[in-house]
Amino acid sequence: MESEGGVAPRVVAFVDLDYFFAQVEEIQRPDLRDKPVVVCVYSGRGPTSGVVSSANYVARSYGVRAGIPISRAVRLLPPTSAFLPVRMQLYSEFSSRVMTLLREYSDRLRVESIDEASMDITGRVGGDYVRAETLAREIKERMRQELGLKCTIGIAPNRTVAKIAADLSKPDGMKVVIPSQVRSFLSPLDVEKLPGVGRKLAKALEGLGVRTLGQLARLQPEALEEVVGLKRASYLVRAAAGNLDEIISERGPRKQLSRIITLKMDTRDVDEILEQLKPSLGQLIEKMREGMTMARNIGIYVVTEDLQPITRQRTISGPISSDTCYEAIRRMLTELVADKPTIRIRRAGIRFSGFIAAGGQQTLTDFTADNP
Ligand code: TTP
Ligand code: MG
Ligand code: MG
Repeated sequence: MESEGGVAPRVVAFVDLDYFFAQVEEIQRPDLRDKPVVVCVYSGRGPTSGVVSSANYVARSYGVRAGIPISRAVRLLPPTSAFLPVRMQLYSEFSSRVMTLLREYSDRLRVESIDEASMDITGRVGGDYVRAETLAREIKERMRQELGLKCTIGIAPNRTVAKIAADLSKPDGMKVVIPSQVRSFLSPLDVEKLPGVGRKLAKALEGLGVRTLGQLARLQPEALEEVVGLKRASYLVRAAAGNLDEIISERGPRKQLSRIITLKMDTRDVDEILEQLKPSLGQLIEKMREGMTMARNIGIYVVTEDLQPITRQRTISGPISSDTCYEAIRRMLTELVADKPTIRIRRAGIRFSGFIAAGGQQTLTDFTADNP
């Protein structure tokens, strides 16, 4: 199986656990198994205030999905359904056990999120896609027997195609895309199937007559330059053609997540600063959601007009929501400007830290090797 350059293609497996949080809850309580199970992030404001974090496939058959309000899920589901609060620590423990098992099968493994890993298995299977399929079956079998968990595995020459293959084969599925089939596999798919292409970008692409990955792959990156910039455009075109060759690098758990902006003008007006920080806060929360990590601490970082940096931090109690974070930031900023009656702020940032580990090894080398 040689590609044009004479280099044997890599073999990458992408593993994603099925309805992960809800599945762990089912394992804890087998009586829930045939009922709709919904794991919720309660905001604490009222009995059904908050959002759905994970729903089993029974609940999904009623239209319940991650991200919808709990109150809507309550309306959609029969009264026998189970609504359970998130238990991150428990899911983290399961995640670590999953990653430990997967590590046994990989040359290199990257923990992508609490319930996902990509694995380079090229050496492990000698570049052979038939052996890769056997290996994936064995992984699924052991996950089931030793952890009681169902998962879906995609196998392909690169991480992006492997992830798409897994996404399309859920639940309890498996899909192998051999190198010669990559183009025909991707070509008919909607552009939104490509990780990182959201509604907005899909709409913009549609405006250019591009709906499928095949159409995207045939574009010159310059044609997209105005929409996404040249760098992202060439990335998208290559990804759509199945030509990305991402190195699967080991990576430890994230230690901090931050965003900093330069304010439109120097100010000590807390409302003004908050207004400008709002999009950054949204992006950070979105990032945590994607990676399914949760921070224990929230902090602010400001730089004054005379370039002095100042930081403040506090511990978050209870679940993270944009409202609670916004309030915490408001309080920190208010205290800060009260403490320092003369300062004017030039740059302002938000920093989350103290993450609950999203699986994987947490050794010193993991922290130092790939996390400068
Ligand atoms: P996903 O893998 O996206 O979802 P899932 O495992 O529940 O379902 P699927 O079978 O489709 O893979 O996310 C993994 C976990 O991350 C999920 O169980 C709960 C959490 N999560 C949230 O809390 N909020 C969200 O919006 C999403 C998408 C996931
Ligand atoms: Mg999942
Ligand atoms: Mg996932």
